Amino acid sequence: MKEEIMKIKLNKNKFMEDYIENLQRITLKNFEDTSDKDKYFALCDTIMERINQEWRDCKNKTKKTKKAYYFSAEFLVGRSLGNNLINLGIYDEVKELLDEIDIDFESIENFEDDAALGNGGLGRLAACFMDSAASQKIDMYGYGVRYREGLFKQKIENGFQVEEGDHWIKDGDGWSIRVESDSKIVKFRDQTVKAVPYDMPMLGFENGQVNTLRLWQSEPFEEFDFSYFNNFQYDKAVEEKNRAEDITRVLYPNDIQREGKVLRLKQQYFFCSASIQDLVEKYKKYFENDLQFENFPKYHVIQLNDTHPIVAIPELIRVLVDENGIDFDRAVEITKKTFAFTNHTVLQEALETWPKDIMLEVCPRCFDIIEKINDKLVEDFKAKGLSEEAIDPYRIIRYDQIRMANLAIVMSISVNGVAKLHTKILKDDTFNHWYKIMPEKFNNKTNGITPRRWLVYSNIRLSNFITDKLGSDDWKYDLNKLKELEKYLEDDKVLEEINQIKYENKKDLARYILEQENIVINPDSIFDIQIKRIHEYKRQHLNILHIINLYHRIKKNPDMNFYPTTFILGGKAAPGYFRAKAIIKLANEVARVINKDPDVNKKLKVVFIENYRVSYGEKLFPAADISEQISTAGKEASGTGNMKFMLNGALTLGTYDGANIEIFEKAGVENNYIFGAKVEELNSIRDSYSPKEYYHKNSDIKDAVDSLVSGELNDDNSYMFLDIYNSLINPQGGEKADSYFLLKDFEDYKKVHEKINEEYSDRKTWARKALKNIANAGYFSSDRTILEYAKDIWKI
Ligand code: GPW
Repeated sequence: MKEEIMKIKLNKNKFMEDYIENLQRITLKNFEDTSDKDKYFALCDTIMERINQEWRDCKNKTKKTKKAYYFSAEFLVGRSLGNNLINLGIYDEVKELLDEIDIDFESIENFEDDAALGNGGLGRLAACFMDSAASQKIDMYGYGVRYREGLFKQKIENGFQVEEGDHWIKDGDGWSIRVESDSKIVKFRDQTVKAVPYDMPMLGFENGQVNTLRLWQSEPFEEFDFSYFNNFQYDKAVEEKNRAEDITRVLYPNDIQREGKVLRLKQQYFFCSASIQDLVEKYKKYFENDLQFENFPKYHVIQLNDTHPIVAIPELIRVLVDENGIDFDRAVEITKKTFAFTNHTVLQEALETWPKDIMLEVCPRCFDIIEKINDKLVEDFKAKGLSEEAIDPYRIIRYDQIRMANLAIVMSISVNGVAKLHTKILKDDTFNHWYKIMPEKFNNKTNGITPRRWLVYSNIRLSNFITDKLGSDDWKYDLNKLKELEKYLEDDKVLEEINQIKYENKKDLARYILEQENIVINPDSIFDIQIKRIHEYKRQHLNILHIINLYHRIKKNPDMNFYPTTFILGGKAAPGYFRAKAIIKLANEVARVINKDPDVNKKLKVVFIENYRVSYGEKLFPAADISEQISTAGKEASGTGNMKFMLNGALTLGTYDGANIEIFEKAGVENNYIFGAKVEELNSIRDSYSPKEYYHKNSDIKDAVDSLVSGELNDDNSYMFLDIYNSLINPQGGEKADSYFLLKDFEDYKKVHEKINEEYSDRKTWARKALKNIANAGYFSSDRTILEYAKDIWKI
């Protein structure tokens, strides 16, 4: 590996010359009159110029080789400046150069808006995969949507979440190239639009590889309809333009929950159609002498990131049949060899189904094609003697609903889950009927994260420490090398260093939180952090209920042995998810009450950070002592935040769920804090479970739950706390009480917190556990994950 390493050779004088020239060219100002924002954009330009040559080379050299295409409605890229400099191997040098002309790198870095083109884990995974594919020299292109508005910005007003728009490119976009000439026409039943690609370079880590993330933007097919214009129908002319632009105007803010809106299916069809056209067009161009569509799968494999891009399947068939004269059955055979499908959840509310009438309204031809596939499938089952009833779970269309996952499973070479337990549940339960008839398609690809962004870039102290201790930075190319750190497990000096690094990171975070949230926190306290989208299954309310009870216990017993702790929570709620918003209000209210109480606020602090996002995460992960991963067993497909914490030396306080299990396996259960019921137990009690019993038997549970309605906490007449209360022990309208088993797991959760609180004061033992986690995080590199996709599924 090492001999391939190729940092960009930085000609410092030339770089500075170009930089100043760019700065003046784009602003028409003298250096001293330019703003920090100008300085940021000029730096993007100067870096893009340096990438350009290699980027073109990469596009050209790989024209006739097999490539993977990652189709995803979301790519949660975050900021690119720092990461690109790291991957080019010129981060330190550029920082120094800027320093010489009195530019503070960090302050101009803050002018970059996060590219928040995703909701959470699924979108961030896609971004980590882009980094890892390039870093492993795997030819993988990303295809997605260039939303004008990314995920909403979260404001907290009086403790409530308020959403604001995220027009992330209003000042420009320093990292994309508009490739007008590759535009495509996308036809809907009721409108025709132009899809314009914006290409972002995806840089490999110090290896010269540049892959492409191609994001499509919807624009009017004809910029201006002059027939309307000439007839003085100006409104109508503008209306058409807006209608076209509406398609990629905004990212739907639902994590997990499906959104059954026409516009959402339009977004999906829009980017899938443009992408499929792009692939077929290029194939015809580069393979004109040997053009056999049977060979299409030899050169293309399309990985579908959950159900959102599945409409690409009928679209490929449509393009082959309607535009290239291939007969239907041949087109189906070709298509079947081209796609692979990843599932990211077992929650029913996420498995997309589209009503027939919506599909007919958006892309009627796709409906035709799906119907044909369905008819053939049903016919085959009947020929094998299956009853109507036995066929039902396999139907792609049932009661005029199109079940996208079934379509993908039939039409793919591979179906994978994202962690061992998750894949097991897919096989045993969610897709068991499919697994029984096509077991060979099913496989697991445990998720990963890129160590470049989540360690090298965001935790420089730890990164330097590792390089120093291992005597080289080979670990950045092969994260399994971290294992060698285990030779320091009994080295007191090294363990002390680990604690010191964490402490410095905590001080940095405390400063940042003071700036951002105006709350003072103590870096000598335990930093216990839960950051992720707000969802009942992720159980942030279990965390908060525990904090309430802890508060009451300290208040009653001020001399109780307690290591000061700062609980930090953050995350966005889908705007239409009332109960998730209630959880945010609850966190803020509990923080308000506790933080102002002089009896406890030296020992206990609670912070709900505003607008949690990738760039905030980069400051939080390095500073955590405890990583809260407390989802109901069986519900979190994998989780990836859990891996970021582990890599940065936090200990996991977690349930037996998703990739937590694999984290415990690798780092040792004794070096983490496990609690709660396992999935088998929950399955066995599901029908008999009575949360009220727990409530009456356990005074701490009663204490915490009652505080939701006792008047101690104020929800400003929103009835939000009553809603949470009801969801736990007084269910309304046919809902099941406590369907996420908070009360069942409460006591165990409380006990494990007590254990943490006691054990934290043994600083040396704690550091050893942290080191054990860091040393065993290698498996969770997305380099490993992407290599598995390439080898097992893509065969590239
Ligand atoms: F519902 N995930 C997500 F499965 O962030 F599609 N958004 C989603 O819409 C879905 C899943 C979907 C997450 C999972 O919840 C998380 O457990 C997993 O680590 C992540 O996807 C990446 O696989």
